[in-house]
Amino acid sequence: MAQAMLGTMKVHKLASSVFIGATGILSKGDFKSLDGTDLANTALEYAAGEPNNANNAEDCLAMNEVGALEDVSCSRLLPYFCRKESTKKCRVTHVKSLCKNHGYQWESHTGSCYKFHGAAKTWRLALATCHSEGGHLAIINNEIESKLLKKIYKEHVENIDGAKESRHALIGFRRWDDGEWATIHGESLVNAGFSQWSPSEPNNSGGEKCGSIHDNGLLNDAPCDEPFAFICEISP
Ligand code: MAN
Ligand code: CA
Repeated sequence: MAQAMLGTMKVHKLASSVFIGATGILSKGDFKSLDGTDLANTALEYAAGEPNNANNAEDCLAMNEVGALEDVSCSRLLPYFCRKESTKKCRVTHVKSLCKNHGYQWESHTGSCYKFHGAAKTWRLALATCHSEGGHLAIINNEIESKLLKKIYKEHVENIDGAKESRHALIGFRRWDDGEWATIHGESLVNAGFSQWSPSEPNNSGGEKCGSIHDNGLLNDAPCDEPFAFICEISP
């Protein structure tokens, strides 16, 4: 995988490093791949002097032109590679086992599984938590999924702990620096398939750039730095 990435970097003359799928957001300096594998257990090596956690602000990992790793700020704009499992059947099998291992519930109506996290976190930590389980903050792609998440919400609302308020839970969209609301996969809400805001939202109450689902199944803009419950999804 690393060799293939280096070849592609040269052909496309990308920047001198690219993000890889590992972060230390959950536990500083303890870099883990997105499915929770400890990087200490892989063959990857750091560049000389790395990780150096410059300015105490480097919680993401990038790979340089010779295949060595460095810790970088998560806010940097760097190219990145994506990888998808090759066949649908293989992905579904993989996803079902991840779901089982991490306590997610499979839903045949949407072909994804979900986990409602009642222990409240800020949006960025919620994002990292879903990633560490091999999932992502839930993305609503249609009305069926909105209704399903509303039902899951109802089933777990009593478990919410430490949230600023329990009427909404964080999910996978936000307002990015270009001012547009888009999912964590970079799609506009309309293209993702669901863009119905809860009545009188988004209201940007006190400054709200992060996405949440209201207990009525509709969208809300929420503060990024306050703790709320959140919903993760693993999809094939
Ligand atoms: C209330 C409303 C929402 C807002 C949240 C923040 O529910 O004002 O618009 O996003 O508070 O917790
Ligand atoms: Ca709001």
